Amino acid sequence: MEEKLHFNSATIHGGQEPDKAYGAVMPPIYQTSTYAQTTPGGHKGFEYSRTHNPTRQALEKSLASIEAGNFGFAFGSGLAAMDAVLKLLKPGDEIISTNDLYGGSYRLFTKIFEDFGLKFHFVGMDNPQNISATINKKTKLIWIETPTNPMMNVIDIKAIATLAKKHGVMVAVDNTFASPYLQQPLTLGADIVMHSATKYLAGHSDVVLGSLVVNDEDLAARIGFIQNASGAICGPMDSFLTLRGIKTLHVRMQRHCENANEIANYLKNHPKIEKVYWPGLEDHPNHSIAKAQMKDFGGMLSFVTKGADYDAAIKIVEKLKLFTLAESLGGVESLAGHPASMTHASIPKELREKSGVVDALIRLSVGIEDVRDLIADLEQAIG
Ligand code: P1T
Repeated sequence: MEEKLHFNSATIHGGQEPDKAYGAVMPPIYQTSTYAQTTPGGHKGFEYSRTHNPTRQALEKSLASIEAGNFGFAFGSGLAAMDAVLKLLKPGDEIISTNDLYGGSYRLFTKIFEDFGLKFHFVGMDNPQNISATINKKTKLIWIETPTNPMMNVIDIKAIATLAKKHGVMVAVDNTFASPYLQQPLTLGADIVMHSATKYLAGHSDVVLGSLVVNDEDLAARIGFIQNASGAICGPMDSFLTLRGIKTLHVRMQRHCENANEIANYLKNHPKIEKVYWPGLEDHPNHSIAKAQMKDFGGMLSFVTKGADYDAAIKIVEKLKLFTLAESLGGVESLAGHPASMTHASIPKELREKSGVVDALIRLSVGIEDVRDLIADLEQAIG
């Protein structure tokens, strides 16, 4: 019955049932590390909270449901979830990754896992031929981030998953910027969908959490083993907060998209703006893929003002009042960021600039406030 729920019901009910102990409608926060046993191994399905915890399990079932997958896993952060995926690989294995991606993901790949013998190739994935040219017998994983952070490139998940399947290569998609409201990568052929649930899923900037969802039972068993053996799990309170956030994901996302649409068009028509990066704009290079693949175009956008340099961009983000200057995204409140000095500072400057992350670039996480107030704030800051 559950699989048949529409998305806007799955966010509220997917994988959820009243608590078995007292019928609590909201999942209780099982703030416990361990569970009583009557005899060694005699327990009610829970023995130690690194392995399983009822609140985390409720969240993991919800995550699986909203991503249209069979098995969900929750971790202490988005990067911890990615770390678990990379631990599926062995020294000598190769990974092809999007060239424009979150700076912390790039840092995890190059500063941690390269030292363990994994080899990463960073390619522009809006042209799948770049993947065909790089794929070889050692390729074990394709890592897609779409829309990309912070350039908002949109990558054709289905085309790449089809190509990967021919080569027996696994595909993982970082779905953080879109959220499952906009796209469900498993239904497009991906093997793993990952989230920084810190962002849209939790939605209120009050928790750091990561997730993975898969369909394949063997893959799920391997991830479950890594989750328990490496232990990068999230706690029950953070699981509860994320689960509560997910219940309003669909209504929040709708408003994020509407507000971003208005702001993207306001900026596009502003005489001082050089370029706006938002996949909903018709002149966005990946607009047609975005239109086919996503339900709407998301709440994230980036822009550059005319003739701007580092100092000019900093001046604008400092002047903003309603948009808080801060890392992160996807909360109900609007945030502004300067990728070159903040979220993407860990990517070398030449490499960063090659994918468009110039010093003048400003990134906005458009919240769900009244859009007139957001535009007024941008107006006074841009001048
Ligand atoms: O912060 P954490 O929950 O560990 O998630 C890392 C991460 C992974 N993938 C993407 C696409 C992300 O945007 C992030 C985190 N990003 C920010 C903090 C940011 O401001 O871009």
